Amino acid sequence: MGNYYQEEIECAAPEKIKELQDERLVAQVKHVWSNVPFYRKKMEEAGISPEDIKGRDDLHKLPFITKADLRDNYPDKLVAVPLSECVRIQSTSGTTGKRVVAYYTQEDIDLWEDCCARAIVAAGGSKEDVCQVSYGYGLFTGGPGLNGGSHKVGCLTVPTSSGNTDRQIMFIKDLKTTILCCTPSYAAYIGETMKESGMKPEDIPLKAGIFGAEAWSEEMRRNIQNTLGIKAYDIYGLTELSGPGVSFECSEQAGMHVNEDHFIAEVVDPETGEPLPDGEKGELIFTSITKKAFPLIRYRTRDICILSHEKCSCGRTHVKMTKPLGRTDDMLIIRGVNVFPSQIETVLLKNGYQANYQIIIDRVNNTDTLDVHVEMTPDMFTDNVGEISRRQNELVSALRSMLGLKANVTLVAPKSIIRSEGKAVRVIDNRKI
Ligand code: DLL
Repeated sequence: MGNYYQEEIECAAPEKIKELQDERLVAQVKHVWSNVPFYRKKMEEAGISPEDIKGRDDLHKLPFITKADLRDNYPDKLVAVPLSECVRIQSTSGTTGKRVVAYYTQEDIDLWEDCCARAIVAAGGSKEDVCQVSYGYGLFTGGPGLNGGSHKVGCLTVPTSSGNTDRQIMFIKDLKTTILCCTPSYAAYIGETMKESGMKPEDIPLKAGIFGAEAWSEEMRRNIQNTLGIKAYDIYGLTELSGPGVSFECSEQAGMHVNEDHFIAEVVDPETGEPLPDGEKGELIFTSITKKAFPLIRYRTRDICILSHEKCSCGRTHVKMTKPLGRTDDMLIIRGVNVFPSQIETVLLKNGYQANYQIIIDRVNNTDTLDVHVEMTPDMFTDNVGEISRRQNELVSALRSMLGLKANVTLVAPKSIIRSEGKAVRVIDNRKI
């Protein structure tokens, strides 16, 4: 059993959750039908009206909404309340096309912060803790979301935002930070910097980390836990739905509980759109049932994962999702082979490297090339050409057996791959396809 922020709902009986979802879904569908012409049109095209939706079991009748729909309705055509009711926007870091702008009423923010507070409490947080929020602040949802959650829990909140790593470490030490919130790649970097300056995990009071916003492997979790001397918890979310806190890990550290009183999760076959049962891998779809300003009905996240309703030892009853196992759109197709960057990371970490790497894809003479640049750790760093070549070959063969594909591996000196203070850019696809 663990600690809860809102025990009554976090541990509610499944029938109770279904009842709540039924009621909230019906109201949400009416809300968008009445206030967002886009939704009304989509539903009319699909031949359904709000009366056809009596609860969660009718969800599959509703059409999906995609990121392209959000871009087409940029910036505020999907907003379901008067703009005078909105108090904030957040926006995606999108590198292609138009950004997605998400609008919030004060109540939307309040509920979002509750979700983040649940994640902090699940990681062992209470008002006795000092919570350092090293996610970026501003348009990105990471900083503002965890900041709000930390306030709600009553932690002493340290809003450092990302960057200035020496100062991060100084504050962790001087302010006695016990909970660190940032991307897993930044946590690994903070750990690496600490180690270099001769600090040991016992020199700092950190006990937990809440890391998300990008994919990270179990190997990376172990490394971070060891270098920082903490328990590292995963947190998931996306701007379109609010931000961090759509789901979060509990003491089991195995899958993330979806905040089902606010979001209905489904997994569908990405090709056919057909809902899939528990245990099957597919695209994650979310319906936000409490958001007023920017409600999304059956939003295609493009994240691939698996849902499970199995009983959890933490006492929470909300459905669990696996870590995203990839995205329907970050899957690389290299010489016809499907490759997820996370598979490459797993091989590197298993072979003793850190998550400091870049995957470069190109097309030479009509053939795809896959180059993996990875840093040697300070321990393995050498200028012995034979040793470097032995290590490179070892990785080439490990990658071949994981991916079924030949990759060119280049070992580079420690610290030569640019560090990220937010989400790491690890894949560079130079193909003009
Ligand atoms: O990354 C929100 C967030 C902030 C989550 C801080 C957790 C912590 P976006 O920038 O809109 O929002 O990116 C959303 O990031 O669809 C996933 O593909 C990916 N993502 C988010 N959390 C995780 C995670 C924030 N824990 C997109 N593991 C999502 C893997 C994640 N991928």
